[in-house]
Amino acid sequence: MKPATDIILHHYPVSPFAEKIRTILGAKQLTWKSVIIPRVMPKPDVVALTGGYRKTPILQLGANIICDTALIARKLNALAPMPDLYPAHAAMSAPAVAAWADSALFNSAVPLAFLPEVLAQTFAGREAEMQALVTDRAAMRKDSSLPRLPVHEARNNFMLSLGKLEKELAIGTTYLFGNSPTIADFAVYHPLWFVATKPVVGDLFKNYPNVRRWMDSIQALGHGNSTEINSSEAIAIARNAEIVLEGEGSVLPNLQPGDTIVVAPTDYGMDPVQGQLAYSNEVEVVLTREDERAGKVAVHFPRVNYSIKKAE
Ligand SMILES: N[C@@H](CCC(=O)N[C@@H](CS)C(=O)NCC(=O)O)C(=O)O
Repeated sequence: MKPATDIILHHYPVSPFAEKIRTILGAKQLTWKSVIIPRVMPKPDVVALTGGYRKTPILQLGANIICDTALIARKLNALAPMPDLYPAHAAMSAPAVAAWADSALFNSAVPLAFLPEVLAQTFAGREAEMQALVTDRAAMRKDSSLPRLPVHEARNNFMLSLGKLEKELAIGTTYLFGNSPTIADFAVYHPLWFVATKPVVGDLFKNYPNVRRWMDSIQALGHGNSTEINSSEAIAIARNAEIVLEGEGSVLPNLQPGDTIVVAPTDYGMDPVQGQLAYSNEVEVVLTREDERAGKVAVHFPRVNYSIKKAE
């Protein structure tokens, strides 16, 4: 299936949140363009599009830039409705499990994937790169409301979750909420994939055959069909495209379209983005901004986990 606007994903291969979106692109058998971005700051070509947001991945649809996988997944579901990631029988449960997985489960996976012995093996011969990653991530978590867990707590939480998942999957459906994958599958999958693909800690999955079978079925969905373009090409695409807004007006109290606002994540990597409020509804806020290289772009954020304020 090919939507009217090219789907462009800005990401890098080892990013778990990007893997969440790549597997959704696979489940929906979408054709997309891939832009490989740096894993650490500075990211000038990402920031040209977002205005400051630095997390991975971002989705570009022409001059519309979608931040955060919670919103990216909803946009992809609207572009390609099948399989439906938000089916009625799990309308509340699937996004609720996904929100837990993206925060608590992911937070218990990170310290395991960053264990010194894992990093040493992963980055053998590339110690400067390793140091740059460790320094970058420490800076990103500074003043975070979701600080890095001590390793023993992370391991305990992670193994408890694996045990519960093993039990639930033993019942025999292919996916968590039946025989078609929902947002919950992709969100629970990515923190597990992050650990399972690493040396040393990959062994933690040894005694969880149902979890492994379920992970194999998600992996088998693939990543869709992608072709690589570079970030300058992506910026030129934004510059030559028109912003598309899905609606008009704003439901945010005390804020009118046209007001200058600042939007920032509230958990970590809290870099603010400033622009003019263009549109908001119950799930997203959209601002427009003018960039020297990308031209006029609309940047979309989910409302959950973001602060939205009038600029001072
Ligand atoms: N809430 C965000 C979290 C994204 C996130 O934390 N991504 C990690 C990579 S998997 C990240 O941005 N790390 C820093 C970076 O890539 O610069 C989302 O769902 O997209």
